[in-house]
Amino acid sequence: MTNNKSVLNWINEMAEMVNPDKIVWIDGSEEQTEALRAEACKTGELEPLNAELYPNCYLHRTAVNDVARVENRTFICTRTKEDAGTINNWMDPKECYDKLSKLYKNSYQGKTMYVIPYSMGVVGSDFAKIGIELTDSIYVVLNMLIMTRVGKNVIDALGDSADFVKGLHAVAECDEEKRYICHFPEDNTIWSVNSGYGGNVLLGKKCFALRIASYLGRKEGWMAEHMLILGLENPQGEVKYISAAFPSACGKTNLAMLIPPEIYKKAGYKVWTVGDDIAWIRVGEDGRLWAVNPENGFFGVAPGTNEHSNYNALMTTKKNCIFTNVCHDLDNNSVWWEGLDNNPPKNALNWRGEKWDYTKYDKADKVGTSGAHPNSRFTAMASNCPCISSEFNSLKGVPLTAIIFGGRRAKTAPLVYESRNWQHGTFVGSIMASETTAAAAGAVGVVRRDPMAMRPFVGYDMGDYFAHWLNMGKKIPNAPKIFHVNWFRTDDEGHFIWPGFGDNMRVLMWILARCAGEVDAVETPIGFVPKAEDINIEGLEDVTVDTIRELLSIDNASWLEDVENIKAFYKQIGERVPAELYDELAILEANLKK
Ligand code: SAT
Ligand code: MN
Repeated sequence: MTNNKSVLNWINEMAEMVNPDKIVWIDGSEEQTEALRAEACKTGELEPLNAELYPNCYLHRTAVNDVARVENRTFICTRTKEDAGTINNWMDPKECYDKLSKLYKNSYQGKTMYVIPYSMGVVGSDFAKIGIELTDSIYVVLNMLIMTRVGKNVIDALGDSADFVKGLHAVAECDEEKRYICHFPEDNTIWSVNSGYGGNVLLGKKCFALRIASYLGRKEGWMAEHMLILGLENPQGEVKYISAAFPSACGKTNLAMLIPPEIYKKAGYKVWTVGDDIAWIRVGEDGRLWAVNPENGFFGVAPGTNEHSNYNALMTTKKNCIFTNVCHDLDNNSVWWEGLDNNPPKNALNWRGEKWDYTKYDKADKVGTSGAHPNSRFTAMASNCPCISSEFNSLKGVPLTAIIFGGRRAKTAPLVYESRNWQHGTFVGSIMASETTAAAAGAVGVVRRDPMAMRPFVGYDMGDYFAHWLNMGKKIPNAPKIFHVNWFRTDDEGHFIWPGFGDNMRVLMWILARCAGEVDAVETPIGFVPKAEDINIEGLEDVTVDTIRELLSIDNASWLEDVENIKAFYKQIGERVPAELYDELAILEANLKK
């Protein structure tokens, strides 16, 4: 497929280590893809679903011990430990290469090495970057074919350049004690071994498009962020673009594909999806920030997705889709998950592939009793999405009017607030916190600080990452305004107060009105919040102006507790936290004590 010496030498070197029976280049053609699907169905790696209900859709189950990203086994291997920072796990690159080489040794024996040339971003655009992933898993190949742009044209675009990200993946024995997801940003290299799950193995996604790309972005003066991108079109046909960072499994896909509430729909408002997970952002010639989604598909959380919560996502999964770890309805050979509807299948296999009894479902033990794993996923083509933006394949991206940070907080954070300026906005991002979800291995529901939703994804020191944000601010004459939202505030009984989903558009409308200078706000110790009556609640049952007032209230005492927690977190990050952020922290504390 290529004469590129650096590509061929690298593949040979890796093949010598992993020792495959044969090497197959993935060309992106439908014939080859179809042959791979057929093979995966033969081995049982995939199960074809009901072709009428779900044309060209498949079910896959990962190993029971391999259902989420593993942050404690994810490493940044820079030459010095300081460059990886204190938040990342670090291993010396040489030590890591040696250690993993032993795990890779002969791991492809009896198997095929698939070579996947892929582009993050539209092939050949200024934004795009090329990677090559070597894998022993057809499941990975088929997912990469949906999630990225794969094929011969990528290799042609690379030409004889050595500028590509070298990704090596082996499911190997899928032994969790020997599972490693390692990044060598100084070598443009990713090594992943002993996993077959999503973010651990689809190397274009978190590994490349966030960890390696954030490192490159700092070096080259751009940003790789864990953000959705959406366009909000007004009745006059003008579209304003917003990017938003939320931790994994906090509703990025839902916000990106939002359906406007009736009042806005009737008036002619529309929402368009550019991306649901990752944004690569640069300063444009006009001094604004321009963003692209480097992915080509969605790896979305299945549970909770239904006609009402996310109609567009549901439609996106109706064809050419791979479902991972969902419940298998045997009566009509289709799929099901908690929150799809109120009709759990009576004759079904759970995500582990065992006979499943829906009457035994226990909310307190979701992993043990649910039909679908809480982190079960769909891999769906962006082009299937009914609300995909006409700018999805734009070479220059879309200009950002606002950036939103958000977390899952039962208390403390109000429904929405606006930062005073870029520096303060960077501070607001840096103090983001959220309750943990099933997207990563570990306890669920614990509050942890997750700056810019990038805690598990920055490929270098977190303090340097904050400094990069501040530096970028100096290069953007027309910077977007920065906001923070929290859809997840609960009452004393633990019920969500805000309806969320499509109604989040009401908050986006306030945000855009602020960006256009069309509405006032109230200054508080933490930033600007709306006047309660400026959040449109027309058509909402159960929500009054008083509810909004409650959602916008700021409890100084719990914020002061947060301040202490932030101090400890900054201290944990260490010396490289910029002085400007300590200044902002001091201002916040003083404001709260006033
Ligand atoms: O597993 S992935 O990293 O691909 C999805 C997520 O956690 O956001
Ligand atoms: Mn994500």
